[in-house]
Amino acid sequence: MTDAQPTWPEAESARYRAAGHWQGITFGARLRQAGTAHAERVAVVDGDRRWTYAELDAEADRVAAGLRGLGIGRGDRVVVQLPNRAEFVLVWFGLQRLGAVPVHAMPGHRRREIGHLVRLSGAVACVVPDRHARFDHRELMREVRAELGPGGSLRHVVVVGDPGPYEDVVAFDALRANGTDPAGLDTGPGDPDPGALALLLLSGGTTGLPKLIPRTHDDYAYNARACADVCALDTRTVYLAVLPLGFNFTFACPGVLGTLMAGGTVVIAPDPSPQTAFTLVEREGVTLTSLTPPLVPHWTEEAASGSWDLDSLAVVQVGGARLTEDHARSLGPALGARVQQVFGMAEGLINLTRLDDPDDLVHTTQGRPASPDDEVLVVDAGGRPVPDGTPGELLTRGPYTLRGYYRAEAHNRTAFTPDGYYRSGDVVRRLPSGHLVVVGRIKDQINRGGEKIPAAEVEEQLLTHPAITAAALVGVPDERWGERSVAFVVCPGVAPGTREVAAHVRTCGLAGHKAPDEIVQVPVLPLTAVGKVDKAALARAYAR
Ligand code: OOB
Repeated sequence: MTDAQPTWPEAESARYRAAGHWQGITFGARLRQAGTAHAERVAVVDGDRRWTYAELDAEADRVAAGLRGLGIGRGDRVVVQLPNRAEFVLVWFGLQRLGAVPVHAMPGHRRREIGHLVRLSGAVACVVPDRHARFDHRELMREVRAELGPGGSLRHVVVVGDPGPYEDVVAFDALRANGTDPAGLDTGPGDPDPGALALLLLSGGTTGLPKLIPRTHDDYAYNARACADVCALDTRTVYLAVLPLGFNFTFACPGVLGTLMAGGTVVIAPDPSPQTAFTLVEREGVTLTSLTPPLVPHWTEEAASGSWDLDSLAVVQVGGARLTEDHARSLGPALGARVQQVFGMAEGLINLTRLDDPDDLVHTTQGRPASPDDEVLVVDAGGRPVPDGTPGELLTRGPYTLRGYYRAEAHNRTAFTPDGYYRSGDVVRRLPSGHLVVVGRIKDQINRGGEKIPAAEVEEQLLTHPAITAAALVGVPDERWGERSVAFVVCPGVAPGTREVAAHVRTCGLAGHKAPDEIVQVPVLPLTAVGKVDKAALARAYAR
């Protein structure tokens, strides 16, 4: 991997290759093969637009040629912030064809997150929509560039849609027009190394600011294939992408990549409402989709209206946050589909319940590892393995779990054990069957219905409010989101209200979902014996 990233030891790599997990094929080459093997099959559907595999392959060439015309090439990082539109997939494979590295951003990310991603990755370009959800991303990019200042890595902004009035913004259509020139189809030097960096995912944050997760062609393709095998995908699979495409769950568990690697069809939903989704299920014969828990009651209720034909839908995955047993039990019968719980992480390890697991396991556990070579340890505070059934921290290593965050040497020394296990920060119980039950978390993060809120990132901004002298963001139980965020603040005067703090957080350039749901003023923040803010005590006091 580039940049002297920590990577798998040679013995492990050899084992993963020998087992057939790592196949030595880049994503660019995979699409080339699929473009022939499945040429006339439909690969991607977005509204009235559809691309066969041959067309997707040709489009990747055109996008690659256009990007190359901008000087983007092998190893360059490019932040991709696109909503659920086919262009996400076209740009992603265009970048793969160049050996360039997409950095997955979420549509809701704002100045701070995008700026952080650009700085941390050293990105040379950002790909954004013109507008999305009544928000102007060209304007956002103007702010990001102003904040980054001159002399940084960022050279280009590529806009899908109307490029608007700004200079040095390139329209996606212009890239395509560029690429239709046969001379422009030169996508550069041969295929990159399948062991090289293929993409960067954003971590939810364990401590401090969010980190970047390096994923290689070999490991990420295996991530998708291992999940595809568990879900028994084949050429008849029609996957509906309901959650954001940039989310690892939607993209590769098995999601978009798993479906395309199996020769199936990916249908893109512009929003996660059951009405939008069920219309697409009926029209396209969707067989598989994935949801986060807050969507489950809405989908269950709409399906129960009886006005939809959901016969084609065979499997519905739910993951990203803890699903309640009640919701797990009601979802399957309502949709007439098999439920699958998925407990995964952008860092690697994906756990899934199996399609033939007894109902009880499906309803009460978060599944077991996708690969036979995933190694899982459940340990106590001293790092000693605990017996099955006892809660402990989940440590993991394996053929698609990172060995170190991107350019984060200091953090890597504590985020991994000396023998390469990733400390997930999740507290789990393991059953004798290998199934895991997520019972808690020791990382400083709030999981709001699957959307991760790194507490430190928000606290840093709360402290820039003139009325706040100390702040701690804590997760508390919530009926709708599973968890919501409460900011405990110390203020010499009157504490600002929730609305004002939300406006402040937005002005600071953070994504809207990171604004605290509630503000609680306290005289002081309680401290633990070692002098850290005692968030458990705050949560307990709040519960009372
Ligand atoms: C998925 O990935 P991330 O990176 O956004 O978040 C990972 C964290 C896990 O460490 C865990 O704390 C939590 O999200 N989580 C769950 C869960 N699935 C994820 N907690 C309880 N129950 C679950 N089913 O969220 C992600 C990535 C790939 C597939 C599915 C989810």
